[in-house]
Formats: sequence, C-alpha cells, structure tokens
Amino acid sequence: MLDVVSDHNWQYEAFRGDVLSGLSQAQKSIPSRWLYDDLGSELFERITRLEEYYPTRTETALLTAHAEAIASFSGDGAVVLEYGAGAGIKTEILIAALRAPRFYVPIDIAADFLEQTVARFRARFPAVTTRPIVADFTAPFELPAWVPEERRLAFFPGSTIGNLDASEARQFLRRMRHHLGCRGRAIIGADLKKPLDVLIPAYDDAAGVTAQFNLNLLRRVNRELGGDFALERFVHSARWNPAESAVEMHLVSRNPQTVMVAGRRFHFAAGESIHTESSRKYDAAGFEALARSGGWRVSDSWSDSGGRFALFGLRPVAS
Ligand code: AVI
Repeated sequence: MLDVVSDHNWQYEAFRGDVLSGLSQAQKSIPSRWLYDDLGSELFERITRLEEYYPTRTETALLTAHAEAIASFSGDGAVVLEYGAGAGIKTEILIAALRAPRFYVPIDIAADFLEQTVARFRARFPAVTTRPIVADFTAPFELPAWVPEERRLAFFPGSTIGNLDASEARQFLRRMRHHLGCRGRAIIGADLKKPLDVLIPAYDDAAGVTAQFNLNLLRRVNRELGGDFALERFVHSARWNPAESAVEMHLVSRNPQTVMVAGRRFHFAAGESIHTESSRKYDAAGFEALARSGGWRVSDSWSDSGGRFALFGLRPVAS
C-alpha cells in the first residue's frame, strides 16, 4: 500500500505557479525539480552514464570501497529512509553493506518509479521490510506511524542537496532532523569543488544529452501548460557562478522572441536566458557549515583520492 502525501492537481498548480512567476522575473528561472518528467528522468539516467559526468560513478565506487566503515557508522538494524529515492541503485549497495537492516523506506514524488524500485528491493532483500512513501521531500511532511522510531538512518545521495539553495537545504536538513530524532544518523552525498575544465563538461557533454535534458523542460511547459516554445530557438548553456559556488544551467534565447505560456505572453531579448538549475559544489568547511545550520554535525566523511565527491556521515547536534 502506498502512503500518498501529494496529488496530481496540486502538482499541476505548483508547476504553473512556478513557471509563470519564474518567467516574470528579471532573471527568468524555472526550478530544477520540474526537469524530471518521464523523458527528463530517462535523460538524467543517461547523463549518469556519460564519461564526462563523474558524480554517479564516483559516489557508487565510494559506497563499495567504504562499505565496512559506512556499516559501522550506520549501526545494526537500520531503518533506512531515502529522500528522493528514484531508481535506488546506490541504495542497493548501501543496504547490501549494512548489518541486518530492518526497513527500507523510499520517499519520492514519482509513484510509478517508486513502485518499480519497491518491487526490486522486495525481491532482492526479502528480510528487509520495504515500504514507500509518496511525498515531495522538499516540502514539510510527517512520517507515518508505521516507520519504526529506533535506528533511523537517512540517505540522500547524488548531490541532490546541491540543487537546493541555501535556505531550502537548511530547511530540508531540519526536516530530516525532525524525522530522525536525536539518535538518528544521515549519509549525504555531495559534489566537491574542482577545476572548471572538469566541472563544465560534466554539465555540457559532447553528445548533447545534458542539452536535451535541459531543453526538455520547454517541451514539458508546452505540453502541460499550453506553451508555444520553439525548442530550436533556445540553446543549452552551463556556466560557473563563483558567488554561489555552483554550476548553473541556462536556456539561452537565440533571438528576440515572444512566447505564450498558459495564456500569458513573455518576451525574450537575444541572449536572454532562463536559469533552470544550480548545482552547488562544496568543500569540507562549506558542507560542515551547511550541516550545522540544519542541526547536524559531520562526524565522518568518505572521499575518493581525486577529491571529486564526498559522502558525509552526519549526527544530530544536541538540542
Ligand atoms: C540530480 N542532480 C544532482 C544533478 C546535478 O548534477 O546537479 C542534475 C544534473 N543536471 C545536469 N546534469 C545533472
């Protein structure tokens, strides 16, 4: 049985509201969470297998290489809560590494995707109770009463935290702290700062998959909100924003044009962009400061020899 903490109508209204207000700002923007419709999720899966996109394979290798230490950090009989579960590939590695895990609770807004993940986990880990929650983890929600209170372990891989702005990330960490209680633990994957000749190609690959992923957002606006974006009139761009320590994705208008969305008119100058994603990159001190702001401290961390990516082990700060 699914615990559903959202509905489609709410999603439509939220998408419409975000697009109309985002396109009305001086720097046009659309929040990155709308990149993930069915095709967007598929394109993102392709991105994770690209040569240029190092985060996924680096983080996966870290989970395998440090399985023992991660199991010790997590303790026996963990109740694993995964925020934004998606396909849950990395979680399979985590659950396989843990000592006698009791529960796996994937939390995601994409119910269909979640069903597939649940079926796979139940088949592979019959001794672990797998039960999903359909919810938007970026908004407040309470855990159902069936989630055991002891030994809760949050897992938030993929550097998804980097797609939240500082205030969203802090709120998310506080929510997670509220869900986990004072004896909980969390493992969070975060992408690290590195030279731009590695960072930029990761978000602007030679095969153009990331460009398709970004442009697909306009296709979604056209389909779901009655937009008339001509995709060929926009070009994908990945740029470094030093003030935010983030790689940003933009969709840049090739020429002056007017676009209709949900019956409203939006003008673009040539070269004007829609900001569609920020992907923040951290160093240890920056991540520690973020964790503290959300009620956590970094007690352990695991990183690759090239210093590309890190898994941070967090414990609650006593309150
Ligand atoms: C999901 N998220 C962590 C990815 C990232 O690296 O920020 C999304 C992505 N955007 C472009 N490529 C990958």
